[in-house]
Amino acid sequence: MAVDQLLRIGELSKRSGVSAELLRAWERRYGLLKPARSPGGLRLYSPQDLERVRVMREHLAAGFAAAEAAALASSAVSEEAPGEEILRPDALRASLTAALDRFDEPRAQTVLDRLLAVATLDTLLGDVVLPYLHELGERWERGEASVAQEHFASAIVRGRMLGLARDWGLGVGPVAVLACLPGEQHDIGLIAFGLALRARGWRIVYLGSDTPVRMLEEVAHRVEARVVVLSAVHAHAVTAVKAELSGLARRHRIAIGGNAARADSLGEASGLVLLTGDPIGEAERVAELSPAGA
Ligand code: B12
Repeated sequence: MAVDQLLRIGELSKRSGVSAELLRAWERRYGLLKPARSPGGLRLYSPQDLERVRVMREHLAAGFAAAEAAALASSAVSEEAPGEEILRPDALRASLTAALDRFDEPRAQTVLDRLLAVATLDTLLGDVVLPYLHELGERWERGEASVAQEHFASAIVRGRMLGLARDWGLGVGPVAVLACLPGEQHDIGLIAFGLALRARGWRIVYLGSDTPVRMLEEVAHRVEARVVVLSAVHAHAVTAVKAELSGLARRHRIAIGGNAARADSLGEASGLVLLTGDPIGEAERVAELSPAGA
């Protein structure tokens, strides 16, 4: 560790916004800080110490008890690789939750930046972002997260995912057309699916929410789609247009994802491929059904 990166307690306090007394208490009680010693015996703190204090504050703000918050912060930021934190998906998910819950957009973006730096896309989506959204929905149902928190969080996560989607239409791989069925606004799962399919060499043509079925035929034909993947939460969004979809399925491969795909009322008999699993696993399945080189 370069000496010029080390901080005295006063500087650590200033940068972290935690008093020197409290920092010493956290060091003593929970071993949160691991200072080096100067030749004169002064305690010198590393950037990892500062990061652990930040993470500890986030967990405290999220309602964890101090000992628990310290344990999470210690496991999230280790000393194993100096200057580079070892980041664990569960700890980062807790940090993301804490930042989004208190409407802290810059901090949430920082956590997402770290994730992008250390994790594969499948891990980012499958182990952090999608479980986070699922959990957010459950907290919302139980009245533990407000509508404002849910809107704020889903807008940030969705925006970030669309940022990753830039240029997902480029290349020479097979084309998938993605759209939400009429009336459907929930498109985050579909975007995740598109990103995962892109990572497997496909090109994506994304039509977004609330797409009229009659447009699909034209687009699928124009871009020579290998598959059209539609998404909906409610099964009735599919049944309402089932006849049109069956017609379309005679000319193109049509798949349905999202919660609606699990409904008993939909059968494979309609000619639709039902993607009943999560977006990453189903992207893998679609890629295998129709390999990029084929
Ligand atoms: C974010 C969100 C919104 C956002 C959507 C933003 C956006 N652009 O997507 C907004 C605020 C717009 C919204 C609106 C509404 N929402 Co909403 N929303 C959610 C929330 C919190 C998260 C949804 C999400 O993206 N999850 C991430 C996905 C990936 O996870 P998932 O939904 O569990 O999906 C699983 C599978 O189905 C699959 N999957 C999902 N999509 C896809 C796509 C493909 C291709 C594949 C292969 C797989 C797949 O992956 C997941 C498993 O890993 C959920 C809560 C929840 N429990 O899910 C409610 C939820 C889906 N919403 C709900 C409701 C009721 C609504 C509204 C009617 C609320 C209202 N009164 O206005 C409106 C409807 C708008 C409309 N016409 O579609 C209900 C649906 C209940 C139901 N089954 O009938 C839920 C479940 C909340 C609840 N418990 O009440 N919502």
